[in-house]
Order: sequence, then structure tokens, then C-alpha cells
Amino acid sequence: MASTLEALQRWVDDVAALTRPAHIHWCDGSNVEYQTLVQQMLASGELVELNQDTHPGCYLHRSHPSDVARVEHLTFVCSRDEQDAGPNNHWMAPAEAHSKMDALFDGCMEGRTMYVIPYCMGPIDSPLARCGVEITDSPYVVINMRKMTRMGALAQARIEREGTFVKGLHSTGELDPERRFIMHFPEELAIKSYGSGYGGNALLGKKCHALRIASWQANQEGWLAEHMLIVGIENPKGETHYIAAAFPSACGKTNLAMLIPPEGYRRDGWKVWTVGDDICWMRPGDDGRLYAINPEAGFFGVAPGTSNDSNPNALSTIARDTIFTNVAVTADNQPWWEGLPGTPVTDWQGRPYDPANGPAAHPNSRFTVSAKQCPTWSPKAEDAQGVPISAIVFGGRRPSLLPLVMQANDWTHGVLMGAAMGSETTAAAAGAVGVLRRDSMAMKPFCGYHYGDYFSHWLSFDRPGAKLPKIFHVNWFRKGEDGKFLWPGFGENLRVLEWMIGRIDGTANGVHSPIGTVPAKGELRTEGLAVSPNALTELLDIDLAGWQAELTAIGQYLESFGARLPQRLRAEQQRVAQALGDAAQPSRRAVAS
Ligand code: SAT
Ligand code: MN
Repeated sequence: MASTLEALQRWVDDVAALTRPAHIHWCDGSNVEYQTLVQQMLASGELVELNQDTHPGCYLHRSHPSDVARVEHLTFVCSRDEQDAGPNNHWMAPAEAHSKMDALFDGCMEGRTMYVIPYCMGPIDSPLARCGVEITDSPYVVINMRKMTRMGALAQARIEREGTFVKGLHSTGELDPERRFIMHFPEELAIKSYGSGYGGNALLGKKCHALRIASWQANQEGWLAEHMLIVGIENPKGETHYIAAAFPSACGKTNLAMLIPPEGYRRDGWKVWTVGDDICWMRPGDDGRLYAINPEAGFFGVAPGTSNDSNPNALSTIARDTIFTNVAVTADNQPWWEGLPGTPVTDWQGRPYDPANGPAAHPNSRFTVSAKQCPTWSPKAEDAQGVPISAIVFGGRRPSLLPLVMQANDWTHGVLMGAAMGSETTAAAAGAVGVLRRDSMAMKPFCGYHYGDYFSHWLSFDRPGAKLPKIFHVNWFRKGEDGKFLWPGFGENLRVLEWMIGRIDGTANGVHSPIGTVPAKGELRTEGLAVSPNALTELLDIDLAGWQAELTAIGQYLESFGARLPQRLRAEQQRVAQALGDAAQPSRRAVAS
């Protein structure tokens, strides 16, 4: 017997009886175990050694070319009641989904090793942390889970103490896109994933557990599981504000979480602390504030575009002990992607590089690395109680209309801003890139239940005694008429965060508008910033007619959630639409009053 917890042992026995592996390995999370797996994978070709002089402990994995991103159309929430999954999820009846999946899992591990991975999402001693066990036949999953979670003996001990855990069953299967499904059973705290070895489809602690299952639990238990980075901004007085920010996949969460202050700010003593780059679990503390932990222990970051200019912290984080997936390689065997100096000789599929075949690194190529290697890793990231959140930021890729920054009037307005979020699609999910879609709170692919109920849950945090974070919306991706970005982004984003902190501390006045408060002229610090005054004006400009059309579109989007849409949110959308109408036609307001 490998576990003293009967429920765990029985489940592992049942899975083994179904999948019929040749061996069962209970992962202890040790370095010896990690190194042994790496050696086995080097021998089998699943890993390729990179230049050990420039990149010690770094390896490359090439996934199957048809298995390079999350597959939202094959991802299901199998709640007992179809209504609970909502129009934002694909749904299948649990019994049907189980029998479909069990038929795929039947005998699928024959001749192979089945790995049992106990893991903890969050600091191992944190009351906010939750545990799970992933069973997989993929050693790639094991070595990634070791970097991304607190995995092994300590997690197993906590599971055996607590008696509850999320059950995740995964097999790489035949990698046949026709036989690929990612199923969630929220009422059973269970996940079954078959036919993909890629990131969010296979590392079940990440999106499947820490967002889809956790968001369901959070709704029932009064907390929030969000697709947000967490960053600490320390001002020259030594005060640190923690900010949680939601952006869709591949929109710069890792870069914002590791931001390097512009030169002048650095001189003045500003510092940035990384707490998390993808997922945030928050719950109200005794003082009414929201406290957040990062449930992850590592980064699964997008490689292309990561460079010394854009994110030197990430670059130094991944200089050693990193697993690269689907990047290109240089002549001297260093990992390479678009945005780095040097030249690729081998592309992400292992072919000689030929520009006719497209980019050398896959646009969704990734690095997996322990967060402890990040130079700005916050000591508070390991704090069992989490960090208090001062601001929540929503944002997406919007080439037009959305200003650089705006602040919500209050919590309800902020929830509307989050619900209305839209973004151009990216390579992080299979499908067309660059199409505008609504992605409320950046949770469209990850909210494990009905979006209408989710909006109600968000609104419910506004209650007596609550000291809620201020809510903002940002857009780093606005383009000018020439099609170029108006805002330089990256480190310069600190200027926007400084304005937010000024609003929180009461030192920035801002200008009120129907869509929220924007910086007053001169309030954004611009010394050393290479942005023309015209571009700045355009970035903060509010196009009333454009916004009226946007509010109509937001109203239609909200209606799509039917009877479960909270009335308070609909009323808030109508209030903003009315305010825009009044501002566009001041005479009408005069007549009415
Ligand atoms: O594939 S993951 O979901 O882990 C990465 C992402 O799309 O955010
Ligand atoms: Mn993500």
C-alpha cells in the first residue's frame, strides 16, 4: 500500500485496473526522482539536451505538431445540471462523459509507467491552499508538475491529513485530435484528460484544477479563483501595494508580473515584487480586505517576445534548470525564439529552419521554470496568509476605443468592466488569432460554472465591512492610425500603476467621465517617456459615439446569459449607457432636469 488514505489508495487501484500500466510510481518530488526522469526522457528522445555551458539543467521538449495549445472546443464542464455549466462552457452529462473517457482510458497505459503525483496548489502550510493528485502516463507532465506545483511527499502528507483532494486522471493517448477531451466533474472534484500532452490540457493542477474546479468551489465557499497575476509595487517610502491583474492568455501577464521600473523610477527607489504570473486565489480576511495567494510554484510562460528589452527578469529566470517546449535551437544548441538575438538553425519541429515554414519557434512555445529562480520573486509569495490586494486590474488586447487606463466608480461598476472585457485572440488556444471576443475577467476558457452565477458571486463581495480593492481597466495595446502601438508597454506600465496607487492613496485626482475616472492632464508621470503628447492625448481620449456602440454591444453580450444574469449588472450597464447618452447630448440632460 502506498497511501494510508483509503480513498486515495482505492482510486489509484481502480485507475490501475482500468488503464493496466506495467509499473506504478508514486512521485516523492525529490531531486533524485526528477534527475532520473530527465535521464530516461533524454534516452527516449522525449527531451533534448540544450547547451549545458550557457543553459545548465535546460532541456527541450518537442510536442506533437497537432498538440501545441489548449483546445477549448474539446474542453467540457460535466455538471449534473446542464444549466450550471452555463453558455460559456461546453457541457456533457457526467455519466456519458465518464463512459466516453473510461473507454479511452481502457488499457491505455499497457506496457507503460503510471505516475501518481500528489500536489499542493499554494504554500504547503497555507489555509488557502488546496491539494490534488494527478495520475498520468507522461513523464513530461511529472517534471513540469514538479516545477509548477509543490509536488510529492509533503503534499501527500497533507492530503492524508485532510482526506480530500481533486482527482485528475491524464493520459497522452495517441495524440489523435479526434480522440482528445478534457472533462471536468466539479461535483466530484474530478478531471479526466485524454489525448494531449500540452500545458493546460495535461498539467491538471493548472487551468483544470486551479481555475475550473477551484472557481466552482470558490463560488460555494465564498472566495475567488481568478486568471490573474499578482505583483507587489514598492514605492520609495518602502510601502508595498499588491495588485492582481486579469489578462487573457499571451497578453503579457508574465511581463507585468516581472516588470523592471524605468530608469528614473529605479533611481528613486521603486521596486517590483513578483508573487504570481497566471493564477490568483483570493478571499476576504478578518479585516475585510481581500488576501491572495498564487497557487502555483512556477511559471509556464510564453517564450516568443521574451527578451532583454521586454523582460530581462524572465530571461535571467530561465537561464538554468528550465524545460523549454517547442522553441527553436541555434547552431550552438541554445534555445531560441523570435525576439532574441542570434539565428535559429532548427525550428520547433526539429526541421532545418526555413522562413517559408513560418516562425522558428512556435508562437505558443513555452518555458517551465521554478518561480524561486526569478530575481524579483517576492518573499511574501510563500506567506501562508497571502498578500492584501489594493487594486484589481482588467485588460485585453484592444486596438481601439479602450483608453490606456480608467478606474471604476465602485465595485459594481468594476464588475461590469471585468464582465465587458474583450480581447483579440492569441496563439495560446487553438483557432483563429486576432479576432475580438468577449472574455469576462479573462476567464472565458476557465470559469467552471455559469457566467451569470459568476458575476453574482463577484457582486456578493460588496457587503458591509468589506474593504475591497479599487478596480481599474487598462489597455496596453491601443494602436494609432499607422497601425503601430501608441504605448510602449513593458517597464513603462509602471507609470500607469503609479497613477493607480495615487488614486488608492488619494493623491491623484483624475477626471471623471461616463465610463470611469481617467488621469487628469499631467497626472501620468512622463519624464523619460518616449511618447508624443498627441499620442498621450489619443491614449486617454474618450470617443463618446464609439462608447455608446460599445455599451450596446456589452448589453447584448450580458443578455446572452439569460435569467441567471444578475439584475444589478444589467442596471449598471444601463446606468453607464444613460450617462454616455447624457454626455453626448448635454441639451437633453438640461431639458430632462
Ligand atoms: O496552456 S495553459 O493554459 O497552461 C497557458 C495559457 O493558455 O494560459
Ligand atoms: Mn493563463
